[in-house]
Amino acid sequence: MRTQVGIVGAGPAGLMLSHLLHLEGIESVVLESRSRDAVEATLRAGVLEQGTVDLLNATGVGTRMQREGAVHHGIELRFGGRGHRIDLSALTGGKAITLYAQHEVLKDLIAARLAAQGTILFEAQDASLHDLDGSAPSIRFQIAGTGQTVHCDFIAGCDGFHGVSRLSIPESRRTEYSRVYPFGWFGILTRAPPSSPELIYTHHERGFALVSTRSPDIQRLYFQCDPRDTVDGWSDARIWEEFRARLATHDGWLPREGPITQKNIVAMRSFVCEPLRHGRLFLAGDAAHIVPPTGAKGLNLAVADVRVLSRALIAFYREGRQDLLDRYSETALARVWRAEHFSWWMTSMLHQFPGKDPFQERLQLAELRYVTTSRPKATTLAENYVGLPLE
Ligand code: RFL
Ligand code: PHB
Repeated sequence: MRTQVGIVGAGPAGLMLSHLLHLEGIESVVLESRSRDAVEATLRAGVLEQGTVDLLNATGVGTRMQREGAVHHGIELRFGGRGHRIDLSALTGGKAITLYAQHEVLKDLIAARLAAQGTILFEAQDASLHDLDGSAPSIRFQIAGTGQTVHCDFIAGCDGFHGVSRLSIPESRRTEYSRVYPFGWFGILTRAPPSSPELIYTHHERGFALVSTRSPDIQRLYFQCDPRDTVDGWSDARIWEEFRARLATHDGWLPREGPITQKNIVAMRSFVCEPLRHGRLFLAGDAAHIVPPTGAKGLNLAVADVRVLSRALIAFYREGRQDLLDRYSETALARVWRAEHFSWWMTSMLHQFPGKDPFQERLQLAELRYVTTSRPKATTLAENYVGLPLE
């Protein structure tokens, strides 16, 4: 098989890249190790930045998001038993976020690629990348036990944190930066009406808690847990008790409870691999960097990476230009590190750290009070949260 761009991974990065290239007449083949059903059912992110929403709309894949997504103009920071609203739109010249689940974005992208006769090879196992240093790289893989090869001009490594692409760069040619946090997030889905019209990020002495939403009848909530916890250790009654304790306000607000339909635990880390390019291989999304979910940046960063990468590939195929490809890593990394800082800052301000002393607690509260009373500081949060401009 021969194509222009071989893409490993059908997550937000890989599928969006394939879609953007297709709109400019550039062919790609997407290889995905999981089944289509598994990809379309995996629960992950929920918050889309304004720029991500604009891109989905501008490229013809935003129709269902416009119908089913919920636009939010603010978020709440809750501490000391009180809520404090950050008016995202007022602070950013009218920008907002949209709540629309990542797997719904993926369903829309997969449908668009298949409708345009695009090639997505699901259940492609044992992918390996070859000849990255030359001008004719290739990807070998197996489908149903049969070995196949995609020959291409470029490879986009969009296969997430546990993929093969990053590891295909020799260790001596990459540098990895990382922080592992001493806590995880326990996430639930519950069948209940929304507890709040906007997301609530809570700092509490028992630990962080987050109230998010998926639809008028399904809500997504998280609380900070021990990273060694297992979902079986938490009964529904104990989970709700924890949410009530952390989220309660002085005026009697409590979350709306319902049957819990799903539970999972998310590890928290910050990670960046530099550079994002090795010869003809370009890394994008979680394959190259991870942020803790506190800033809701991961999916949005993946989309921003492939926007930059697609422009570079388009300039190469249209005008024979190499310069944007040469600058891809540097351009994308500037945004990546900004998001790394924002996500680390939000995480540090809102969570309880083991062994924390009262001095640290006072610093966190001072920061929260500042963010919720100073317009410039609130603007810093707001402009990062809704997403900084691409350039
Ligand atoms: P993905 O989504 O991990 O997709 C990679 C795909 O590659 C496949 N793959 C392979 N395919 C072929 N061969 C191989 N060897 C392969 N190895 C892996 C995988 O099966 C998969 O389908 O990476 P991508 O595209 O870079 O997208 C990144 C985002 O998924 C991720 O950053 C976000 O989900 C992070 N995140 C959030 N981001 C946001 O922007 N807003 C949020 O509100 C938000 N909330 C979250 C989150 C992540 C969470 N978890 C579970 C880590 C909330 C949570 C709980
Ligand atoms: C979610 O709805 O899953 C979600 C929302 C905000 C975050 C992280 C996850 O910061």
